Amino acid sequence: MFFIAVLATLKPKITPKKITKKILSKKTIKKVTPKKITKKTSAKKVPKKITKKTSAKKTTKSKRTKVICISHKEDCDGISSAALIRQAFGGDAILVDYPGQMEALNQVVLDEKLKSLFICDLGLSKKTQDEFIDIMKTLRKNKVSVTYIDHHDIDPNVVKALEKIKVKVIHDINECTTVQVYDTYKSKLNDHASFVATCAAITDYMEDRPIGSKLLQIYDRQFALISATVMTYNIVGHQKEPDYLQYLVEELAESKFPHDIPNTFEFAQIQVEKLSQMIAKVKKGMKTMKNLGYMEILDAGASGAVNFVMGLSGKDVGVAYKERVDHGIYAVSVRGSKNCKVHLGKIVNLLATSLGGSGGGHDKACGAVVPKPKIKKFITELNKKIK
Ligand SMILES: [Mn+2]
Repeated sequence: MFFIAVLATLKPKITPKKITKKILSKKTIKKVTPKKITKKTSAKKVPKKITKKTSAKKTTKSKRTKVICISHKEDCDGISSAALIRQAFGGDAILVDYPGQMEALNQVVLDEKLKSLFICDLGLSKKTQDEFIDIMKTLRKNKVSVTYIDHHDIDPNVVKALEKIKVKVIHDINECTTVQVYDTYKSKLNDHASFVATCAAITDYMEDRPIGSKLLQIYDRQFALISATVMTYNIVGHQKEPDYLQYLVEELAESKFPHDIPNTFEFAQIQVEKLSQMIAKVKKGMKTMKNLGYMEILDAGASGAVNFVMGLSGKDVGVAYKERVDHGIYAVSVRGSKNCKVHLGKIVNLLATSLGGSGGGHDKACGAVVPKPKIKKFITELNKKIK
């Protein structure tokens, strides 16, 4: 009881205060970056530019100086990819979830200072891929260098279309995104970057892959596991605090171990406590169909509950979904057990698209965005398709 009380008092202390102190006490570079993003993207100086353009034509090109990495904010792989891109190329990260992905792309495409764009750990679906290609075309027309790095299932025609317009595509479904970033740019990265990549591989269940397993061998397995897990809990528990996620990117880019980032282990303990409560809630609220277990989640992320839904239902597929009130949709997480023989990512991509949403991912772990009124249909149809 006492311990819980201590943790409870820790919680409010952790995020805002510490970060502010940290950032302020750090080098000025840090202080400047978050501010810059907001200013630049929110208030553009279109009139100024045009005037300059007409007076001196050829300055337009050299004006583009910005490096931006758009990456997945919901897990260790996305955050770590952004960190390694930052270490290798500098620049700023824009951290997004799947519903926010296209919005961010539509924003950066308008940025007249953008020189180089990296897009990391953000898979495409039938719903989003055409718009994605269109945005890439505009970027390439503006001579922005674009690199797309990912490991989710992708339509081969999309890869062809992207390569045709000279978007650099780094795509391997067998290694997590951060490992691919590490492997591609290791000459620009320090030794510690291999540890960041190792943790990302662990959280994406990909530490057994050819490169991932070699990286894990460098480090003590238990040390890597606890670091990866603590990182994950801090990322998942701070989804509504974009400043904290940015701070994690910066700390990882500066080669901090998770345990060297203040309060990460204490915060992880709070998350573990919440998860143990989730087990109890899932046991109560979970429902089953012939081939799957499912549950609506009200007070936590769907992705944190979905493994419990699968495991405790005794089925080979688990579905957890949470309403995004502001978007009028459900964010859906789907997991398959080792016995699940179908490719859930492909099935969910087609099914969610047919219902006016989007989705996709891996064979045994994927997600979807489903319009609110279609969620029951999504579950019953999924149940039919996975027998
Ligand atoms: Mn990933």
